[in-house]
Amino acid sequence: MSKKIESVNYGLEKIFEGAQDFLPLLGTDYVEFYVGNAKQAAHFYKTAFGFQSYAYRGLETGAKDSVSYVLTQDKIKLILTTPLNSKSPINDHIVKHGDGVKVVALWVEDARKAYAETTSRGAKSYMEPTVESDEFGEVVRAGIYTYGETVHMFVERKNYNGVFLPGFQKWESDYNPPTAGLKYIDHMVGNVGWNQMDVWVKFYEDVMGFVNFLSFDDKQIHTEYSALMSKVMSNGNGRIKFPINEPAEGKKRSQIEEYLDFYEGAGVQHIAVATDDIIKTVSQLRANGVEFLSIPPEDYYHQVPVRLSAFSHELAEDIEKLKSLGIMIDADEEGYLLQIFTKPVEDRPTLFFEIIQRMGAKGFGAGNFKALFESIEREQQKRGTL
Ligand code: TYF
Ligand code: FE
Repeated sequence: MSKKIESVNYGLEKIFEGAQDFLPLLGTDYVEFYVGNAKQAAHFYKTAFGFQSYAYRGLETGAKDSVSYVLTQDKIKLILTTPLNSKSPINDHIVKHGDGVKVVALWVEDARKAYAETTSRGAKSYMEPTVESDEFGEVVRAGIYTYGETVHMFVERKNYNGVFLPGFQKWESDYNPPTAGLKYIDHMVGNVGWNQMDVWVKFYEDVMGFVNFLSFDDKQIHTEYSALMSKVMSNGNGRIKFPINEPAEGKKRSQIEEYLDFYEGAGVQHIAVATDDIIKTVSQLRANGVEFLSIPPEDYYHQVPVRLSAFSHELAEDIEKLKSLGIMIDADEEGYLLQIFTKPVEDRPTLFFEIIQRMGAKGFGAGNFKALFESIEREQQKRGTL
């Protein structure tokens, strides 16, 4: 008998055995991008992805060296930061990497403890515990480096009831396009260099207390031309999931190598955002001009019913509709998932977004890897980087 499955907020209750609790994490706090022109980037994330104006820090609020726009959509918060002069160290990040993710901030009860626990286990410090305050209370933040020049900032905001962080003002804008139904960050993936995956797996295990709960080797993740390896790290309550990819030898250049070449080092490869109505979300994003990877071939969609019935799952969505939007479907024992990937959102082929709807499945779409990577290779081919 086939089972009907409802969209689930996967991750909030599941406890990953073996994870250590010296670093309790309440969730993702924000993701900060360093960009060349935050004003224009903010317009793009509002117009294309349905983010809402939230908070602002810049010349008008007394900031002298950089401007930051904070955007929100349900639980997601993005900060877009740009330097205001050539002296800001933010420039060096942009010169080297192009626009990209600098900070993956994690919401904690106690930022001083998070910093002490991780640095005593070998984390490299980015920022010592720092208290910022205004009339709405105080926030404590502390940061450590992870792969490349990427940073994890611990954010303690239990004694704060201002809009975002001290120094920020509510951002009132006359331009308020509708949201796209994006709810929360499901996972964020890092690309690291050759043979570096296990180094960073060990970092997340030893320094952050995470566990490796899924692995894909190059025998599973390859096409005719290229290969990669991936290990998924999770914290104890499953709210934070960080897959780590490294390139593997293939006949041609792996998409991970392409990323490393253009980002000039390790960094965040994709941010997967959850929706509970992917058909609606993707229809809207497409209408907004978001560019997705090419739609998988006919043959891919012929295989879908076979894959679903192998696990006795009933697809709640119209497969023709999914196909016309290019949404992919994968299944495991617990359910299925729907996912689709954008093209890179910068001129360098680096960061991209994934839109995901989990219908019980806890995996990452392994059954879609081949179709997905062939799609990516078609793009690499056009760029001459395969
Ligand atoms: O997060 C994941 O593992 C999936 C699949 O370069 C994936 O979204 C893995 C590697 C990659 C692109 C997507
Ligand atoms: Fe993903």
